[in-house]
Amino acid sequence: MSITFSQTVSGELRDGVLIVTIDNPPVNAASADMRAGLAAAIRHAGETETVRAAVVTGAGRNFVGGADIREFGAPMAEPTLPEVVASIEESGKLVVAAINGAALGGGLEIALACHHRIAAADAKLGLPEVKLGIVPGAGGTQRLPRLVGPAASVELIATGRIVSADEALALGFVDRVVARDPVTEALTAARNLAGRKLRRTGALDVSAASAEAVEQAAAKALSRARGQEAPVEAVRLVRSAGQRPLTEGLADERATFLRLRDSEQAKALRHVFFAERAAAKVPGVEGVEPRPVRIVGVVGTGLMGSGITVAALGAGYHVIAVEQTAEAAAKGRERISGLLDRAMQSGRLDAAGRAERLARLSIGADMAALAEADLVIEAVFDDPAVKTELFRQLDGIVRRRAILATNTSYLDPDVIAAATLRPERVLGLHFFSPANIMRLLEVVRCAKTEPDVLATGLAFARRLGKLPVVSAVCEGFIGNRVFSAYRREAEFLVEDGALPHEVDAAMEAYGFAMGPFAVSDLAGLQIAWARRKRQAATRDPGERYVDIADRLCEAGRFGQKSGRGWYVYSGGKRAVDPEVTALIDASRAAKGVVPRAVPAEEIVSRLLAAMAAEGKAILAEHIAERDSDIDLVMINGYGFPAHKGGPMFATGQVA
Ligand code: T1G
Repeated sequence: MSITFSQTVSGELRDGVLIVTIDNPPVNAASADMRAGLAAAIRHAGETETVRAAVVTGAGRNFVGGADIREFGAPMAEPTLPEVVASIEESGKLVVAAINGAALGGGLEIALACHHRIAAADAKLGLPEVKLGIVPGAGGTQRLPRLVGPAASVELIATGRIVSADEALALGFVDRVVARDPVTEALTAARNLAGRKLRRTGALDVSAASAEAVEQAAAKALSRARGQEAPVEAVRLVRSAGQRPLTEGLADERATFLRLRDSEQAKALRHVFFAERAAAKVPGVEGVEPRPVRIVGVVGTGLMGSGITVAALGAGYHVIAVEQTAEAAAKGRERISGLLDRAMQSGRLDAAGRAERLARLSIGADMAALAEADLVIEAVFDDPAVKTELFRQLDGIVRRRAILATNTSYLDPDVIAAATLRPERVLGLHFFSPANIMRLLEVVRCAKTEPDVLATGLAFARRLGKLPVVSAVCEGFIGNRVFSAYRREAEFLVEDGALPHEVDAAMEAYGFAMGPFAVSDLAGLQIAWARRKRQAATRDPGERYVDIADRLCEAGRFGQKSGRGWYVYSGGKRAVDPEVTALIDASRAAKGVVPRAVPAEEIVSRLLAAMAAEGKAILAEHIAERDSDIDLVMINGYGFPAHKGGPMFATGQVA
């Protein structure tokens, strides 16, 4: 017989065990209704004699996906999650968590308060709150250390890392992992453990860990925080666990959670969270079946091609890579093996995995081999003649239903598509370097791209574990176009009086890993120089133009690779070069510009405004579907700090 505790929580009594099921699609979030229902279920279990124990589980693919993030802006309805969690822990009867899927944030905090935890082998567990600019707010920072110790807790909570059920078992915060259906196992456990002394997590001591281990974990986690407040607070709260009564730790955690929840960083990261979900909704493609892709062809195995190949092998595809010559193919294989070796060194891959991936790779100099491919991605030199000729060739080699993709950064994919007889099967797949690491993938919809071709590109990107953002065709698509505006304004600031290292320092203080001039030096100055030279003939003479970068290139200063660019480099370290300062002074003098001191705030606001203005133009031209897509591109492709939300959000453009 089913008992309804609320709209999203129901119960069923089976042999003295109350099975409480949370059913709040899509992710069983801990909404107000869910909290009320779960609290009622625990109360019912406590008050009903025929109930000897309770099992809590989720309906569908998730256990509990966390607190309901959509409720964050509004006053919190009672009962709060800490109250529900406390009622579970303090229950007089055994409560077993049957973790059937994702147990994240508040979802894991509910499980931690249960007296026994059984997880399905494919469950995912973690406290990812710092990725939302907050800390766990229902006991995670105080209960997890009591199960896994402070060092592991610092690592998990301050990074928000999500772990598998097996790792959770090894760490000690689940008691059992089962291949399928944890409810059945939980029922057995409930029957066996009911009536015995309850293991209340909150009552456990925090195991003594070496201070060194905790400090190491903290230092590592905080080295990546770059101005984010939540990881710092998470470390502080975990460190305090065990050094004061649980109630004090919980109260401090809750107050910290509530303060951070309303912070600008948390609002920005919530924007990013929902932006990622929104980017997946592409008009004209929803519900369109992608074409099947088993074999991926890659033309060109240089820096980008080898990265794309490794990403495709990592996603389980068979890859046919083609080079112009056998020598080049041999070099390509070396590059690809080298990337796999690096993945092994960083523990992301083992020897068996490496061998298995290389077994799915064939590489050679015979274009005809691509006849088998379902999708072919070219990553050859970014030259219009080279690309159009290649596509003309590929068009004659691949099957009628095969898809052709270009990895061009700046060329017009419509022109490339027009070189084929079937432009409807062409799209852009613009990877970012290193292609096997960078999460962003601009999926470029050409004028004639068919919906199922675009759907296939999106499905391919997701299977690679990438974040696909759709862009229509324009020079530089979304990312490079906004970045060009950013770099242009940065050069205006230098002409006005700022020096490159001052601009970089301001943007690094704002949260970027590297400022615009350091990034330009890393990427190399030649490509942009070649493009400026190509555009010189058509440039509007009335348009402001700063020629300092041209002067640098004319002086052979092409960036880090040449040891000199906006900075001078030795031993991998960058330094201000008086030669550049002199070159800047000369350029200003030639234009009669009297330099002035430019404060850091002005640098930041002008650069954000320049990016946002270009973003608005991109929206007006329907190049991007929505403002938050632009934010995602700049965050995941150009180092814009996520805790600032992206240029559109940071400048208040987002509705
Ligand atoms: N609250 C509200 N909506 C949510 C949500 C949540 N926690 N999680 C997902 N959604 C929506 C999402 O916007 C999308 O909506 C739909 O569900 C499907 O999501 C006190 C305070 C669980 C692994 O950080 O990681 O607990 O676009 O596409 O790929 O300490 O969702 O369809 O309208 O991502 O199957 C901590 C967030 C919260 C986990 C499922 N929890 N969620 O992945 O689906 S803070 C998280 C996820 C917290 C406590 C604190 C994933 C998922 P729409 P989806 P999925």
